[in-house]
Amino acid sequence: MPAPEASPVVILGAGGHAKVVIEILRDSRPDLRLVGLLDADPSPRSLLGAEVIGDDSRLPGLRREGVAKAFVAVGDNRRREALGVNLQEMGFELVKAVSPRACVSPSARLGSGVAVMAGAVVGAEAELLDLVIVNTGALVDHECRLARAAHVAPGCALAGRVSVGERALLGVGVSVVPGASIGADAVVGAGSCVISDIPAGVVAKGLPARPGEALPRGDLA
Ligand code: JB2
Repeated sequence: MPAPEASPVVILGAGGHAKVVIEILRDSRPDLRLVGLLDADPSPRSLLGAEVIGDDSRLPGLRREGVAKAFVAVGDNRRREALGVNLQEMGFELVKAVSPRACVSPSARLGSGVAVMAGAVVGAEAELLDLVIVNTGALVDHECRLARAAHVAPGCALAGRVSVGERALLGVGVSVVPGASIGADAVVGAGSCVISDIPAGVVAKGLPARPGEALPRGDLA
């Protein structure tokens, strides 16, 4: 149960990612009280006992009513980034959702609106910038740097000093050797093994991962 003085928080998104985030916040943030979910589909419904209360047009009103904290639970990297930036411009603080069943080094640095799921490990002096997702059971070792709105999917294994660019997506079970760099907006296919740098904006896949064609920008919108 939230403490009586808990701060109200609103979640954007009401899909699968939101379900995970709702449970993490309930488990780990007694300082927060969830006022509801806003979704592109505003039809009233319940998600794990949390209510969809409208779409993003409700945000200015909620802010005026004293809701000052928010979390963007939308998996699409570009959309999550855009929504997060908009919320910050409106004066919302983006809270973190870190599972109590994750293992996060005390020397790791986590930005605003970051999600770290159950079973994830984040090593010494790793840096997760705003709106990053480290998904279920992913390993992000020492001194990795994950740029804004990057997503490391379930079961990935990033060795030390890996760099992941803004909005890059590493699919389920991707492995990355120490020190490799993955460019902004790159997508690495599920199960791939990255043994050399991946340029920005490409899809790379395979063992070892090889870059294919550059993605048209719209593909990631
Ligand atoms: O601009 C928006 C917006 N755009 C899409 N504002 C708000 N408030 N909501 C938006 N949405 C909503 O995000 C959609 O209407 C939909 O309800 C939700 C996305 O749900 P979906 O289940 O399709 O995806 P997800 O983002 O919850 O989960 C994805 O990413 C996760 C990280 C999936 O790929 C999951 O498998 C993955 N674990």
